[in-house]
Amino acid sequence: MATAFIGLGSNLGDRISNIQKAIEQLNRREGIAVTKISSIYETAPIGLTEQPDFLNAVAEVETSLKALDLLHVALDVENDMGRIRNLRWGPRVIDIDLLIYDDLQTAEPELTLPHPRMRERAFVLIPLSEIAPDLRFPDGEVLADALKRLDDQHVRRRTEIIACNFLDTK
Ligand code: GSY
Repeated sequence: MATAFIGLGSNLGDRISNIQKAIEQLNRREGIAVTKISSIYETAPIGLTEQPDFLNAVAEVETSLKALDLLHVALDVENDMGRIRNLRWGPRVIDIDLLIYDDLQTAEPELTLPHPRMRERAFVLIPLSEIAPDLRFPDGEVLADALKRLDDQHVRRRTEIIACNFLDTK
């Protein structure tokens, strides 16, 4: 079994429902159990700034799948949910990123781990620090130190939104 962290983002349609559905879909797939979910955060868009604000969250999963297979499941859930890949940095119904898979460090054409841009992104590090405050990256850097380097990227915790309710009933 491996522990992996997955980033979720949505800025099109019913953003809350999109994040909730993606978490539920991942949890239903063979070999994946969602074990922790951060709060949902309202975040200013990074990259292409002329687009609606995102909702973002991070989930921890326990998985018997290999990293590449986990990525393929994530892409499959995105496709099932109607994600259309047109603009690289553009708006999307759902974005599911494999961030960290145990201590694996890899740079393959299809998959780089840890996610190559995650340490620049408050919309990833802030929710991640909520569910894994003591996390250390495979290269030894402590998550809290990576967070300190970031400037204010307008990330606001939406405490009134419940990201999922199935964890309590498992
Ligand atoms: O990489 C994920 C998609 N994405 C996001 C996102 O999820 N949140 C914010 N705040 N900005 C983003 N820019 C891109 S591309």
